[in-house]
Amino acid sequence: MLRLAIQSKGRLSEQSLALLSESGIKVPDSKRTLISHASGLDLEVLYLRDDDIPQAVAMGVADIGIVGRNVIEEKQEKVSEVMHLGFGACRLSLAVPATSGYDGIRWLSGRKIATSYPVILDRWLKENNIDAGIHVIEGSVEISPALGIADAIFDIVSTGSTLTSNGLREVETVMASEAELVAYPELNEEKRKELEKIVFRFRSSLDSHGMKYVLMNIPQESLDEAIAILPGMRSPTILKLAQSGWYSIHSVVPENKLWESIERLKAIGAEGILVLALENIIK
Ligand code: PRT
Ligand code: ZN
Repeated sequence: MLRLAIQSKGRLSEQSLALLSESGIKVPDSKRTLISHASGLDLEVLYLRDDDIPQAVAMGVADIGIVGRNVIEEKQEKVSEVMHLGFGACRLSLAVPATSGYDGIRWLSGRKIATSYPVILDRWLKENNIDAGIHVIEGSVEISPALGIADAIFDIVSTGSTLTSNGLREVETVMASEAELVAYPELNEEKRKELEKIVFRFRSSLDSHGMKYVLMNIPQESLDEAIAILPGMRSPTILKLAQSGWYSIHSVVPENKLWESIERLKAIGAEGILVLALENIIK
């Protein structure tokens, strides 16, 4: 049995549970205790603060964990990175007061920067030969310039609206982050096999994101053109309808191409078009 650590509450917890659920792994809905046993796969779920997940996995308290790349980089614990999970996207950036007259990274020399990510910031400052002071604060970093505590901040940004509403301007992006699946580096053979199963399920659910299953009827004379518009995974499925001269065509289409494809298919005579949600793609 594997033990998976996820964030107990916060920005990654709902999506971590959603990924488990799409992968056929159900976690009891009861109030989250520290550990609960999943069904659908022999898995224990351990709920932790995100900051504690890298250490729990590095020590083998949890065999695997879901945590942001920003936290993995900051904590410097020895964990194996298994796969990107495609949610929790954000970046770690430097921001300065919009009125500061910032004119490049040299501006930061001799200034004070507030952050909850001192390790990543210190590494970036050294790489860029900048001598600046680091002021570590947990939470509400964005208000420190207005309070006169710091000249700049180094923090997580996603839409950027928190920066704007605090009169700050994002000036340098230091790293991009998303949720990652990490593992204890010394998993034994048996646990490694269980991990492979989970990775396979996660992949099939992530692969289905942004994809739709489309089926429609098409007249025989338009069949070749319709196949060209709907490439599918290998090629589309074609079934003969009872009415002669007509076929049913089925395929998987990326959401961003869906409407363009449908318009082209309608133009060549497609009828009865159905678009269905996809939960998993097993490759
Ligand atoms: O309690 P615990 O320690 O577990 O949680 P936490 O408060 O430390 O973390 P939490 O839940 O806020 O975030 C968990 C993880 O989500 C982070 O470590 C990132 O990997 C990821 N993530 C993705 C984000 C954001 N997007 C994000 N926008 N984490 C924080 N933010 C903050 C941002 O700093 C800003 O203050 O959300 C605010 C809104 O951002 P904007 O740019 O959209 O305005
Ligand atoms: Zn945290």
